[in-house]
Amino acid sequence: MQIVLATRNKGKIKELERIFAEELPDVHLLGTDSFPGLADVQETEDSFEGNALLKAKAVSDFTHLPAIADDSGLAVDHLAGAPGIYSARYSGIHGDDEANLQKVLREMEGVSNRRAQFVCAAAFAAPNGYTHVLRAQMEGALITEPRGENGFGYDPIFLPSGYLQTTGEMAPELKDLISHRGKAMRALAHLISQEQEKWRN
Ligand code: ITT
Repeated sequence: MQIVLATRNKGKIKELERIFAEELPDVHLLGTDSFPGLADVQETEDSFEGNALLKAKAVSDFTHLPAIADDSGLAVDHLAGAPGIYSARYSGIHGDDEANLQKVLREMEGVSNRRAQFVCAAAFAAPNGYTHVLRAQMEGALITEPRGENGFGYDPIFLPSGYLQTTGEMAPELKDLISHRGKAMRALAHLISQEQEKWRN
């Protein structure tokens, strides 16, 4: 069975490949690189769920294969949920992880309430019109100085509740176990494996 991963974010691709190898070992995951004509999908919805579905549907329509997408981000309590759905382009440049992280650190200077969550909406869309989307999150707090070389995005400043390492310092396998994307994608993988007769035709 082939499923397309609707993302160009290399950090996410690595995580998703590990998670799916465990949950759906008979699935062969294709990256969007296998489809040269595929244009980037504009994230025009106002929710994580809406954007994840938009990406999954667009890639499934183009490839005529089932597709999985996520829309994820960091929601900071003191910033009223920002950067939220704008996490990948918070500094103004899409995908500039360092600039995005520095902007959050500046806005949090001297702030004592440092609670934050990573949120992930995971979506699946099949050529026959079947879709499913679900959400999971990981609670934590922001530290003041980046720590760790693993992961991507805001990982070096995110300390998950109950842990002493940032997600940027954690072994990737531990991050998968507790992360927003790990939880959402395992639940999605489980569901699509249970509902195969609804979308495999
Ligand atoms: P695709 O849309 O191609 O999947 P993207 O990087 O644009 O890639 P999103 O719109 O979902 O992805 O934005 C996610 C951003 O949120 C990402 O660029 C990071 O800055 C942040 N983020 C999401 N999950 C994260 C994680 O596990 N660790 C650190 N930062 C994360």
